[in-house]
Amino acid sequence: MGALEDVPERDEWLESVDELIAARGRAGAAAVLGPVWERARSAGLTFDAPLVTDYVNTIPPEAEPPFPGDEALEARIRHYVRWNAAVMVARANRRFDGLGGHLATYASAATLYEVGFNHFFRGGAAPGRDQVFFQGHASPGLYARAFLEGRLSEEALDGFRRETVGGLPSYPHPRRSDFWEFPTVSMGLGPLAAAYQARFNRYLADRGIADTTSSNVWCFAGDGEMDEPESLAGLALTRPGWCAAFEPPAPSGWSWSRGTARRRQPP
Ligand SMILES: Cc1ncc(C[n+]2csc(CCOP(=O)(O)OP(=O)(O)O)c2C)c(N)n1
Repeated sequence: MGALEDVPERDEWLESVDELIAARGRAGAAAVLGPVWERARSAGLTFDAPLVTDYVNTIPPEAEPPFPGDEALEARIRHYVRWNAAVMVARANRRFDGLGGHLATYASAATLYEVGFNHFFRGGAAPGRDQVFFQGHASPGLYARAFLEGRLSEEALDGFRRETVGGLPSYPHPRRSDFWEFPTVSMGLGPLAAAYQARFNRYLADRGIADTTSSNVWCFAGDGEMDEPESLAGLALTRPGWCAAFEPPAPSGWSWSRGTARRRQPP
């Protein structure tokens, strides 16, 4: 068979797909095309198929409350932090070739962290404070933010990944630096520890040992984490209310149902 553009009936097939979606909806069309795809696959056909996963926004746009901060200002600060993180890693590598530093992790997650810092995470020493399990490879961004806050010096940043000369450790670990509270760079054990922390908070509150009822545990799990069986085991332990990320306060007029915001039915 010739190249794709030489197949005259291709446009008819494409048109059929459009009509099928229009007539049966996305789910109905998928129910027809799925077996077609399977038949083609079992006949030995191979294609360059895009990897597509469902995007499920659990809060519908019309239920989104207005942003409670200054978006432009927060974006500007975020850009500084992201830039400083990249420059810190690049500078460290220029001095010591091959140090590495996972540039992309923080670059892609900066907004999540900044929104968390500005609007959600509650620090302090009281038992009701939050506990944040930062994704370990994002450490350059957390160092860069601390630098802007005046908590870390330029020398410390220049010593990134060189603890023997007083520099900053590659990854979070409380025994390597008092900057960090939890060790998280194992993409399996970090999320599992976060789930157990949330569970332990419940235990402390239920036994009357510490009032952790307002304490939220935050865990950042990307595709690397979700490849690890420990993370999935951790998820099996959790339930709504253990981790705030699973169930933030529902917008007015909406309620949570199995992880999805739904509009309340009028009585
Ligand atoms: C349990 C465990 N296994 C392996 C690694 C090594 N490791 C470091 S980064 C990485 C891949 C990360 O990929 P992704 O989650 O897509 O994050 P990205 O760096 O692309 O932002 C792996 C497997 C690890 N940190 N922990």
